[in-house]
Amino acid sequence: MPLSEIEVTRGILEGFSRDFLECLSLDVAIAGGGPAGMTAAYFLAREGFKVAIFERNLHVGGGMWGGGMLFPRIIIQEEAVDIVRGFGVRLEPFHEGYYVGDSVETVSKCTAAALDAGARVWVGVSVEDVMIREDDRVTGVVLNWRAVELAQMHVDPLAVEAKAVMDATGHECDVVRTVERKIPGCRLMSTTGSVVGEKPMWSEVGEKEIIDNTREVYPGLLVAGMATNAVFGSPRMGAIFGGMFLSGKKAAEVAAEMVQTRS
Ligand code: 48F
Repeated sequence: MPLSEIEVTRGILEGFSRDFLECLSLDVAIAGGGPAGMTAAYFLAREGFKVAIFERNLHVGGGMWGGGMLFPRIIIQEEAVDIVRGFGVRLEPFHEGYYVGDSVETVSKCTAAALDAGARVWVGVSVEDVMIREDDRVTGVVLNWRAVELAQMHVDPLAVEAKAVMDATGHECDVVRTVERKIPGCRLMSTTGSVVGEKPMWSEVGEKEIIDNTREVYPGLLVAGMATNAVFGSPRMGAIFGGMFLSGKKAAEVAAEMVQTRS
């Protein structure tokens, strides 16, 4: 029996409303669906936390699709191999302690793993601000359609509350920068107390510091992935991705502790 256009519309609106309403009160809200945010979502969802990713692009995967300079391959260190293979990705040994994988396969399979574990992923949605309460704690994210942002239309946003908010927005550390801009004089829980900005490429140092510094940087707000290196002034690494998965996994552990202390 053919389905009328009205029924198609109803199916979309009902499905969207039901699932989005479930996301109004989250354990963890993640800004950015790159490798770090997606890995964090996977581990949190697997542990039964209520987690959603808000990704401003129409697609997830961030900077991973294009591998290195559009050659769709990524390099993964030994330490991250279990995580990536856990998503079902095939990796080939390439050098002692290093593996090579297909970037398209990795984006697709880590996304599928996060969704299968129970994470919700919303695309085309920008985190444009955070909610804050008297105790200066970040208590949620303020959302708008990316299309509205790009068109510079004056449309008020909507909001979602969360026990922990994760900035996984990559090189821009967009959410932390918003907090810094909107709360003048605020001090981040980082080495300098403010966003330093990412340094030029030095893979070895960048890959180490990203794990050490994946943590809560403002009450209620933690960083994961390249947002971490941007906040702490650590170097970029290029097409070596182990740090993104390891940072995402650590971010999930940190977020889980933040949620448990607030519950
Ligand atoms: O940039 P991105 O992939 O960050 P990541 O997970 O991984 C970095 C690597 O891809 C690579 C690298 C490896 O050595 O350096 O660059 O740390 O993913 C960040 C995602 O966040 C989205 C953006 O579209 C991208 O998909 N994003 C950025 N700002 C916002 C946002 C925002 N305000 N709201 C929602 N999404």
